[in-house]
Amino acid sequence: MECSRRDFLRYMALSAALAAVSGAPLPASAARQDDKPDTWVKGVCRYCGTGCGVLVGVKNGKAVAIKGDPDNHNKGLLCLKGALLIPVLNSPDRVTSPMARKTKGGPLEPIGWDEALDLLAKKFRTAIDTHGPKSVAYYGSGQCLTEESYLASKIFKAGLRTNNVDGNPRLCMASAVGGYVTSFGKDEPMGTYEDIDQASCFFIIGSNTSEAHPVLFRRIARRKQATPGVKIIVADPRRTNTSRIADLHIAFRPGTDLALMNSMAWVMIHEELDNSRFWGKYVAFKDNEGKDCTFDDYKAFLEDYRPEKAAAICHIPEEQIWQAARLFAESPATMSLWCMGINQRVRGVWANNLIHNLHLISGQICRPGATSFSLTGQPNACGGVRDAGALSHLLPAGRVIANPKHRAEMEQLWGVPEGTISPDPGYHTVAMFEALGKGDVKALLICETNPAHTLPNLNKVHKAMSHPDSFIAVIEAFPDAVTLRYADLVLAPAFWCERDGVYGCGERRYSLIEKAVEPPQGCRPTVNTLVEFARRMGVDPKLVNFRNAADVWEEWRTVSKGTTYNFYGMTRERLRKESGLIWPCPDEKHPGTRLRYVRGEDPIVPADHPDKFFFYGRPDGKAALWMRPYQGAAEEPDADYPLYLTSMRVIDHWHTATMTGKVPELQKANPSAFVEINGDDAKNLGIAHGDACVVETRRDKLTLPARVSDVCRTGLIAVPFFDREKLVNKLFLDATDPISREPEYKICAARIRKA
Ligand SMILES: Nc1nc2c(c(=O)[nH]1)N[C@H]1C(S)=C(S)[C@@H](COP(=O)(O)OP(=O)(O)OC[C@H]3O[C@@H](n4cnc5c(=O)[nH]c(N)nc54)[C@H](O)[C@@H]3O)O[C@H]1N2
Ligand SMILES: Nc1nc2c(c(=O)[nH]1)N[C@H]1C(S)=C(S)[C@@H](COP(=O)(O)OP(=O)(O)OC[C@H]3O[C@@H](n4cnc5c(=O)[nH]c(N)nc54)[C@H](O)[C@@H]3O)O[C@H]1N2
Ligand code: SF4
Ligand SMILES: [Mo]
Repeated sequence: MECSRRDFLRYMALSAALAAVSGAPLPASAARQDDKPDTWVKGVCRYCGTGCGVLVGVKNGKAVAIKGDPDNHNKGLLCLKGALLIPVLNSPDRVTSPMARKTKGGPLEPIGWDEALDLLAKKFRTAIDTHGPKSVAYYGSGQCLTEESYLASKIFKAGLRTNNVDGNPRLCMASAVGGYVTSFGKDEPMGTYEDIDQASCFFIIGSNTSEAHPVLFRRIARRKQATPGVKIIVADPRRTNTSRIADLHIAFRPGTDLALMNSMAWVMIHEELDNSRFWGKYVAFKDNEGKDCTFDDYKAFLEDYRPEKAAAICHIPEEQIWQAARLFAESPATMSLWCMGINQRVRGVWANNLIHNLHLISGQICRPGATSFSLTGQPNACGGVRDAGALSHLLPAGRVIANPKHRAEMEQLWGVPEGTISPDPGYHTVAMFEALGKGDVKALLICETNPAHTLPNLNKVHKAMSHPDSFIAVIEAFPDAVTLRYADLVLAPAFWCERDGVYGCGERRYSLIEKAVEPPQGCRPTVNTLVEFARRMGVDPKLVNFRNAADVWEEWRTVSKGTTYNFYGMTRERLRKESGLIWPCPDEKHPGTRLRYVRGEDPIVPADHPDKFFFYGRPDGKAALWMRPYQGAAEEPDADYPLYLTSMRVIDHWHTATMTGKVPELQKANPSAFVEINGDDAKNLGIAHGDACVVETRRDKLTLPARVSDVCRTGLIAVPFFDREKLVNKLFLDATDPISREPEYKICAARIRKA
């Protein structure tokens, strides 16, 4: 088979991983250095949840270079996307002025800022006055700064009195949040990236770490190469680049990993590999409804998942289950890593629980290298949205709308009268856009996300966004975002390091992005835009008495004080000096917390606590082990649509490619969408590499060129979603997990034929 540019890049990613191991220089860290900078300004990469620290080189007020921050967790490394951020920052292709349509369907035309903000406030005011606060909504992003997400959530929940605040982390991390909260009582991982350097077994499930978290993948590869005996298990229906460094790759039938993990637990118990000293003291067993039960009940439940039975469900050799369970339980320290293959499922929360179960039953938890670590997608999904509570059911620092005590606490902290915060949770993402389509949401503000490209079941979403009575305002940096086609008003933001603010990455680490350059004329920091909007809406001026992001941070730091998310010790001053700090970090002298829930490590666990571990998030101080059965996907293949269809990322592009598409090196590697198909399936269907194929689901069809390879297992086809000319999300369904409300992007039924 020919070696395509993509194959070449896959090869490069792998060799980069190995180069890092052998200490050879990495192509990625040799960033563009054509101009010698006058100063280096500290920040964080704009892209993935790895959250690599960067230094931006500035000369005469212009960004000219970038390199990895040697003092942040990435120790100076960057992947190609991060190393090629400067051309994105300097791209002339920007939204540089507010724009509005004079008539529905007319062109977007530049208008002044005052006029734009007046229009925004007028539309929101009219909606609230006529239809009440539930008729307005905010749809935000895990790519906004923490200050922006915290402020938007505060303005809507306390100022406008609606909980219709949601964001793209609902499409991404909601199931992980649901998993941590149900198993441990609190969100966010207990470990950090340092666990990678201490683990002796990696269980990577539903994560293509190599393409989606490249710098962490290098760290895993380095650990494996440097330490004899380190084992890697990859569980993914696709033979990804990540699986190429695995000792064991389990390519199960999509959606059946619930059976796989229950079966691994059966083997652990059957082989006496469980750790009863740990589970006997620290684990509470729960049935699927949450009722207390016993270890014996759990054993009985697992009988349905004896390896021979599970192997038949998963369509894998039984031996792989035995092998995976033994590697996992017998290794000195096992680290699980997972991402969207687990979360984007109608059983996403259950799948998360089942990963935690494996750690709880084997005692592979809360020790260096032994941890269940959910990889986060976006650079600030953790810090800005999860921690700051910018979802429709959340309030800041682990509080929830449904709890009257939590609402009262926030009302007191925000200085608003009792009863201000509505007790009704707002719309989750899919419901928010459905409400828009029904005319129940009249005015919507969208910030730093591109829903007209990335929501599932897009034809339905496009129809909803075209509702004649609705008003849609979008804060968007780049003119080619599909969402702008549906915008009535566009506001021009300062981008990335054109403003300062905090990003909180996947390991509870908060790092400051300092302002390195001025935004183009006409672009404003979003904090200022939100404050101006609130003032014009007549929100109590005390609520938005902020000059800038630093003022917002000061308040948010104070709000976190005394909670289990405490980062009061992270002053702006300190964040300027240090390359990130990991919470809990209760005071200015505190170094940050490496291991949560552990006496002597986690400042929330009292120093005199009688037990070594304390899961303080749950009332009994124990972690919960849930009996979650295997259940199939919302839409399984059948006679009409006999294949599984999944969607995935490619290393070169960030989501909708509004940024990476501007970098020729990245764009050329993957210029357009394709459909991956297994060689055997292709042969049976008479499809050759490169053939145009019609991919069809119950929702729509698209013509895409075939990539015939061994990546997909038989019966599975896969598409990336970066291409705005081929909106693959028209194919996917919008079924959601009933607990997390995260859509099932990873599985639907499809058919394919040569066009
Ligand atoms: N290059 C790049 N990196 C990114 C991003 C990007 O756009 N581009 N986006 C970031 C964001 S927001 C996110 S959320 C992460 C996502 O990071 P990942 O989740 O690693 O990326 P995906 O490719 O979406 O999906 C991962 C894998 O899930 C597998 N999968 C499919 N079905 C199943 C199943 O039933 N079970 C299991 N266990 N696995 C299944 C797919 O085969 C795929 O290989 O990446 C982040 N990093
Ligand atoms: N089929 C399929 N669909 C998916 C997924 C999948 O796996 N499969 N994954 C889902 C997941 S996990 C995620 S996280 C979402 C991501 O989906 P989105 O968030 O919708 O995708 P992005 O391209 O990241 O959108 C970010 C937008 O912000 C703009 N932008 C960039 N910088 C700035 C800035 O500084 N300010 C402002 N205001 N705007 C800026 C960008 O131009 C872009 O339009 O996609 C989801 N959709
Ligand atoms: S791994 Fe993620 S955060 Fe690090 S440089 Fe690459 S895209 Fe940026
Ligand atoms: Mo994501």
